[in-house]
Amino acid sequence: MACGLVSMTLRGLVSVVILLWTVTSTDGGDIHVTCLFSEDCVLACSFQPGSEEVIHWLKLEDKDLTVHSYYYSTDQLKQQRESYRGRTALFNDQIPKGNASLLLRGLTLQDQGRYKCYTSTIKGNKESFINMAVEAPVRLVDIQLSDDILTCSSTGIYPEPKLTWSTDPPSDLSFDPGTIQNSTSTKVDDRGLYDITSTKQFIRDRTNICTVTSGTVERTATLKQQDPVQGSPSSEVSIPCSVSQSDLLTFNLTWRFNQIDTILNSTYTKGTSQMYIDDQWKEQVQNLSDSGSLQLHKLTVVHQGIYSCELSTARDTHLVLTYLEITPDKLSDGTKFTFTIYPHCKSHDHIKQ
Ligand SMILES: *[C@@H]1O[C@H](CO)[C@@H](O)[C@H](O)[C@H]1NC(C)=O
Ligand SMILES: *[C@@H]1O[C@H](CO)[C@@H](O)[C@H](O)[C@H]1NC(C)=O
Ligand SMILES: *[C@@H]1O[C@H](CO)[C@@H](O)[C@H](O)[C@H]1NC(C)=O
Ligand SMILES: *[C@@H]1O[C@H](CO)[C@@H](O)[C@H](O)[C@H]1NC(C)=O
Ligand SMILES: CC(=O)N[C@H]1CO[C@H](CO)[C@@H](O)[C@@H]1O
Repeated sequence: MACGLVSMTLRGLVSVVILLWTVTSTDGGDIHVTCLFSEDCVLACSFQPGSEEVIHWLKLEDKDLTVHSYYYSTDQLKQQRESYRGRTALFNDQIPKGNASLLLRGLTLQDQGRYKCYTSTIKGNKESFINMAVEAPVRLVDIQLSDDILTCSSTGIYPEPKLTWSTDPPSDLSFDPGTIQNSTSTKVDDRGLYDITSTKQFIRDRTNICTVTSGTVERTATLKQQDPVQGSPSSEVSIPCSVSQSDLLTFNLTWRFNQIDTILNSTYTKGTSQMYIDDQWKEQVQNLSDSGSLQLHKLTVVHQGIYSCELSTARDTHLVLTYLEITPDKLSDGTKFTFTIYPHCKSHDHIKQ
């Protein structure tokens, strides 16, 4: 018994030593890289320079796939797997310096996995391994309000995203109808990326916040409604865009009418701004203040509705909705009133009245 135990321990030791030796001979284990979906990625690999270079890049699966090969001083792509066709390149001018890095273009989710870089020269050979993950980070979170229901959505995400709702100031979750009546759904598109969407009851007196998270990336969209503003055809109105964001240098500001029509958009980059006003609104837009307030004039009843100010940075989107009510001008002059109702009358007709 005792003798058997000792021999087992010895065998264990020997196998540990062999394992260590194998690992060090392959350049210290796997390297992990994360690359962006649809973009290019360089899988790094180097070797001690020497003549008669042979380079094989393989994707390790049940059956290894040939990704790219090089020997006799040229690319050898006869064995290349179809899915890599036209998407790979070595830095051929760098090969004599011991650079066997692989450029892989237009990444798909299928490209994820473990790769082997095999190099050989007259001086010897070497294997190294790279584990590649592909991510499609959350870029834009969209928030909309319709009939007191909030909809938050984001598309083209990998890995699978999470969506959460909150409010500012925070609300008591157990009594908040908004967090109880919620439904979130995700679907996968034909590229394997996730679309996520969620609906929730709008909470009137608070800033409603939707957060979408995938991997280490988090993006938010907020929506709040502020007190209605009143205007009249003869007055000027200023609709504030009260987003509590100071020290912002780079952002986009968009004003919309009834959440669909763009009134204007403005891009701010490090203190300079560029504004575009829609032709339909040139008459009404008087100015955009430094704080983002929209100054309007020459309003008619068709301009009554919801004005939304959307401020977006690379991280967040903030939406502020304001209802603008147009009340008719007070009429002090009967002559003017008659003229308005019967515009076909000749001017001297109503002067006589
Ligand atoms: C190989 O060359 C490419 C292109 O110049 C460079 O981006 C890469 O960092 C090099 N890799 C190594 C391992 O030297
Ligand atoms: C502003 O609107 C114009 C016209 O629709 C569009 O071309 C431009 O990209 C927009 N700019 C921003 C910053 O959204
Ligand atoms: C328009 O707004 C800018 C600041 O954004 C201000 O300097 C300017 O005086 C305003 N013009 C008018 C006509 O109100
Ligand atoms: C602003 O809008 C432009 C054009 O739509 C876009 O390219 C840019 O990324 C946006 N910038 C920010 C900070 O959202
Ligand atoms: C408070 C509450 O009911 N939250 C639910 C919102 O919807 C998600 C997804 O359907 C659930 O997981 C939460 O429990």
